[in-house]
Amino acid sequence: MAPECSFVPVKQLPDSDQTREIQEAFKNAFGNASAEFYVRVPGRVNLIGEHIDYCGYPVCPMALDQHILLAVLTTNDNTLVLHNTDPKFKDFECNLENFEICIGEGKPEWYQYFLCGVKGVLECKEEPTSDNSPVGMKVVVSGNIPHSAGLSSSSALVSAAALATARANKRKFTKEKLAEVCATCERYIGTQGGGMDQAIAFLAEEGGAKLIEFAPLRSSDVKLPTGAVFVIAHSLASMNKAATSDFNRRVVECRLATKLIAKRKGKLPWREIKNLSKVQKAYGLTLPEMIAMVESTLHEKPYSKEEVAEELGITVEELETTLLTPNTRNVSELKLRQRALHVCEEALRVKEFHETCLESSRSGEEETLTTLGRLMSESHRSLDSLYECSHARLNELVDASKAYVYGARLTGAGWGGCIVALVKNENLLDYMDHLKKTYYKKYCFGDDIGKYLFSTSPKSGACVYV
Ligand code: ADP
Ligand code: NG1
Ligand code: MG
Repeated sequence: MAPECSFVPVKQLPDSDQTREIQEAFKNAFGNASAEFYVRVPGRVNLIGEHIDYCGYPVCPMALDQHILLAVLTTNDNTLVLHNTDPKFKDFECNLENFEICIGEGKPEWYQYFLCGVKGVLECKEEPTSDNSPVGMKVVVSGNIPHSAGLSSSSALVSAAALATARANKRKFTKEKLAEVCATCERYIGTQGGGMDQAIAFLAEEGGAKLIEFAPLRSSDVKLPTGAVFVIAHSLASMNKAATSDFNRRVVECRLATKLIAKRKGKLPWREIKNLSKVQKAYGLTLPEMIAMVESTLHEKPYSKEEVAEELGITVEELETTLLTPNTRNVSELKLRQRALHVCEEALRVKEFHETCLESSRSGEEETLTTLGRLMSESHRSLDSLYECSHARLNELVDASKAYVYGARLTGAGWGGCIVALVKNENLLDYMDHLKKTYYKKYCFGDDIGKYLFSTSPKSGACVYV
């Protein structure tokens, strides 16, 4: 169990090529100046529990080695100056006293993710607050998490910005508080995510995955069997979650399923019940009972906005303004039963995954790995068929993996991005070789294959370097 009220550790800056590179970039960008401190926040791979964090259910991610690294110098004006080591991301500057995050149509700008983290910390009214005007920062941003691939590069960037802002302004937050602030402020980008990514970014510990639970946010260790390793394979199809309405549409479908069940079953103030996990708790149901309730309450045929509004006894206009998001107001089909079924069955799979890890010394390694692999494969099937967030390339990768792995599934939000596969240690090289000769040969991938196909072990969460 993570210690209560722990703070982000401050460590000594490692002597590495990456350190020298960012120091060099800092000097080049800011006229021979040196950074005062550095911030490192990892990406993550979710092992199981997909699209259920925003329904209040526990998830099981682990932190990656790949991360966002910031070099920061505080200044005594109110200006934020950002330089990215990747020339694709253009320099940015603004006054911290009066900036706005205006998300237009299409993909957000990279610096808007940074501003989310800055705004989250500056606007956080809880203790210790600061009446002073915001401290200026010159920042170099570097990162090696594949973008828009379900490995949470966005949250690593938001969280790194928040941590840098907190340190620059001498605001001391616990890891849990920072994770909550970042989960909320990343929503300025337009997606209504759940909080898994920011939680593992701060709460991860080297050597194990975490079971992350919500309301209140807490984490506990998940010890993984040693006879196998998790491999990440990028489908080479990328998907920026904030550029389309797909992600928010799933959030909204789950929200409406929650309201409809609460309204239909009665005894609950349906307007106040936030998510499916709260419905389950309020009725005192087990997960299998909750699944049965979803099946008996919601029909398979897609709902229209008119039907949902009528069932809830509200107008379509009220539905649109209070329960939908700006980018989902025009949806015509809402697959409430399919989405809610995925969520409750996936929550049950997370429970079984966690219990299987806890009991692994009793069951033996092979049985443990077989069960974990089965759960991962079932998760993928459900994400493909019930949640409809897979992609032909992700399915192709999962199929190409089958003969070599215990199980494989898409990881992160989906619609592109990566799969995660559980592979016996002895099969690792053969498996990677097989994917290189089949999938990656077919899609003509170049020399830097190591960025897109790699094995991974659980790393630690965010830290500050001085
Ligand atoms: P994911 O979180 O799965 O990687 P998202 O679509 O949520 O994908 O976020 C990806 C976006 O995050 C990128 O399009 C970019 O704007 C931003 N981003 C991620 N890493 C970096 C980086 N190193 N530098 C600048 N922007 C980044
Ligand atoms: P990625 O794949 O990192 O964009 C998103 C959400 C998570 C979670 C997963 C699906 C954000 C910041 N992240 O992750 O909260 O819902 O999808 O399990 O919205
Ligand atoms: Mg993201």
